[in-house]
Amino acid sequence: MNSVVANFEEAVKATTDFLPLNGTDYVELYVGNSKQAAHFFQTAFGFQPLAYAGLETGLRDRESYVLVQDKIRLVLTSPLQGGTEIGKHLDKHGDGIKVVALWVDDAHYSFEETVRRGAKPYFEPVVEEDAFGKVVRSGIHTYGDTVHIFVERSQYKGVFLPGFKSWNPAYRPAEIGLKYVDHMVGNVGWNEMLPWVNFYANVMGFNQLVSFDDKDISTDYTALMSKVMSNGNGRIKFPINEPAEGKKKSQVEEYLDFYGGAGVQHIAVATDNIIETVTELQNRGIEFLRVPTTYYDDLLSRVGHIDEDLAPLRKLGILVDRDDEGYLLQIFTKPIMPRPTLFFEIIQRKGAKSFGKGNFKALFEAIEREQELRGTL
Ligand code: TYF
Ligand code: FE
Repeated sequence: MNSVVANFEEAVKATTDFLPLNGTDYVELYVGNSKQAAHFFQTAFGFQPLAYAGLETGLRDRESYVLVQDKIRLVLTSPLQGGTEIGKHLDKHGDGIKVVALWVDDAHYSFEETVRRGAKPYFEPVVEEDAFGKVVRSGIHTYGDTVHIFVERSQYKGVFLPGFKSWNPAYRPAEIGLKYVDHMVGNVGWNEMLPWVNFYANVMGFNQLVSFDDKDISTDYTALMSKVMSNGNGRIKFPINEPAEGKKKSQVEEYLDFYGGAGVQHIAVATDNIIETVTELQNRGIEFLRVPTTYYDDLLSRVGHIDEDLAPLRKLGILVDRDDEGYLLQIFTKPIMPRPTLFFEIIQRKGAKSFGKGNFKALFEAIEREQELRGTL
C-alpha cells in the first residue's frame, strides 16, 4: 500500500475515533481480604506497593491497596463493614474484577459521548482534588456488574488518585517482568456476544479484530464463540466470549454459573521474557494449565523457527502460535480465586497480533481436564 493511501486511512481512522483511549488506567478487584490479596500479588506476581486508602485516610466503609508493575496498576478493595455494595458484589461473584478503568484526556466528554450513544451511566463526572492536583473520573456500565471508569489525570502529580496516600512497606519482592495489560476477556451469556460486540462498536467506537466460531474452538466439551474488539489505536483489546453448545458444559458456562453472570474471565499481561517471567511465577507458587508433552513434539514443524530454546518452553508449559505477522508465546494460570472464574495469561508477542488460535484445542482440553477434576463438566 502506498503511503498516501496509508496516511489517508490513518486520517479516516483518527477522525472516526470518537473515544480516544490512552491505555488501561487501572484494574480494580473487589476481594474478601484486600490486605492478604495485596500480599499475594506482591509475593507471587511481583507487583510493587504504590498507594493505600482506608481507615488511615479517613474511609470507614472500605479499604484499597494499589499495586504497580511497569504500566499495570491493580487496585484491591474490601469492605470494612457489612451491608455495603462491595459486600453484595462479593457475595454474588466472589473475588473478581469490578472496574476496568480507561485513561482518557477528557472524562466529561468520554462520559457524555458514550452515554449519548447508549451507555448506562455508573456515575457522572466527578472532580477529585488534593495537594497534588486534580483528577476527573466518570463511569459507565458494561457486561454483568462490571464497569468502565474514565480517568482524566493530566493535571495530577500524586501517587494514584486524590484520597490515596503513598504506601511504602519494607516488604518488596522483586518484579517479574510484567509490563502492560495486553487484553482483558469478558465472558457473557448465551446469545449475548453480539449485543456486547455492538456495544463496544457503537457506544465505545471499537472495531472488530478477529472472530472465531464454535467450529474453530470446540473440543469435546468446551465450545465457545469469541470476537475481539479493539479501540482505535489498538491499546485496548477486549475479546468477548459466549458459550456454545458442546457435548458437555462449556468452560464459559462454568464461569457464568460460578461468577453469577457475565464478567472478566482473564487478564493477559505482557512480558519481554516469558521464560524468565514464568520461571519466577512458578518458583513463587503460581500454578499453570499444562498441555501434554506431546504438544512439543511437533511444535517447531507447526510454528517454524523461534528464537527460544524448546527445552525451557516444554519444561514450563509455554505455548507458541504463529500468524502472518510473527509469533507469540503464551501460558495460562489456573483460576486464582476459590471459584473457577478469573485467571491470568502471560503473553510475549514477537510480531503476532492474534490470540493463539493454534493453541485453542490443546488449551481447552487442558481446561476440560481441570473441569473434570472439579466435577463441573
Ligand atoms: O484471549 C484469548 O482469546 C486467548 C484464548 O477461555 C482463550 O487467550 C480464549 C478463551 C479462553 C481461554 C483462552
Ligand atoms: Fe487471552
